[in-house]
Amino acid sequence: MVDGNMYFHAGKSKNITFRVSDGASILFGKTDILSLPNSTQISDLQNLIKKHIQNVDAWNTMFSTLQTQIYDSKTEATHMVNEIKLIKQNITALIKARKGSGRTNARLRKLLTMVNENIVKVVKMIQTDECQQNPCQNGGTCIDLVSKYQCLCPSHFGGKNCDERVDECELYGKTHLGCQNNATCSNNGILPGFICHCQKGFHGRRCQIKSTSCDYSLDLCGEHGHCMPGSSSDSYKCLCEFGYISDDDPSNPTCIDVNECAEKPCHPGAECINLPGGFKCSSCPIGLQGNGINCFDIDECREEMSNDCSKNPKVQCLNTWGSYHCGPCPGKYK
Ligand SMILES: [Ca+2]
Ligand SMILES: [Ca+2]
Repeated sequence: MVDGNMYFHAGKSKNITFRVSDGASILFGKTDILSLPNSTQISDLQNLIKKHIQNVDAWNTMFSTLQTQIYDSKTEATHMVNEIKLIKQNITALIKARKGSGRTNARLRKLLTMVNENIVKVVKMIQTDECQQNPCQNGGTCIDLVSKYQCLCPSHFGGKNCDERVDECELYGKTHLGCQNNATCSNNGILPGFICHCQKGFHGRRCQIKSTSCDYSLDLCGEHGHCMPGSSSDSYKCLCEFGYISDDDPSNPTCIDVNECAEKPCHPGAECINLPGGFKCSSCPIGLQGNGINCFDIDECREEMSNDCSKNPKVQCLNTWGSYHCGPCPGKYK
């Protein structure tokens, strides 16, 4: 003890040891020193953190590489178009420069004009967006390719433009996923799935069960419903999740998808795609932007937007709903 302070001081290279039996604690204030991690555990923890940091670094590098790749392909396409434009300008200049007489000059001019025309065609092919006319139907996604397009169709449609209904009754007919117990099957029109019309005494979305007991809730009401006993011993009701509704067949009130598209929730010109438990709208019509439910006009005349009204001489750009037009040409221009 020195001046009220307590010191434990061992000799050089000698230890101070506090030892307790199993289940006991060595307290430092309120903290049990024995419950603190030892140096090996701390070192393990440090290694673990180091490993996680390395993983995060690796992911960051991967994301940044991906970003660069996307950016590169975009700039590559723009470069290509710009380079082709440059070649075109050079050829036009060459044609002008070779406007002398002589058979060789005439032949060369003809050749250059042909090359020039072909370049114009190639640029047009690259720049034309074949998806602009929305060729993919029934919720298909259009991918613009060079001089053609490809539709990615929802599972229940096929064909080049997603206009051929997949016969799901045929597809699932003889499997346990199709209608059971001699039920009649009909494809669900433009909506995905099929409807089973059960023989008397059978219930459930696939007419797969004879019982009406709520012990078979999943069979009777489906995975989006909950079975409730009805007023009589052989009747039941289905309480359905949001986005689903009880079938209007009183003997088989299983939960089926609500077709939200019947209410036309999308902006005129945007296609409504019904989905199990929900719906989505395709993109807004050309000239408009938004989420497909609400679409707003694009002001093509804004400074930073591209429009093809002449900049020199300056021609006024007039914005309209869904489009724009250019004012009259000045003086001798047309
Ligand atoms: Ca739906
Ligand atoms: Ca506009």
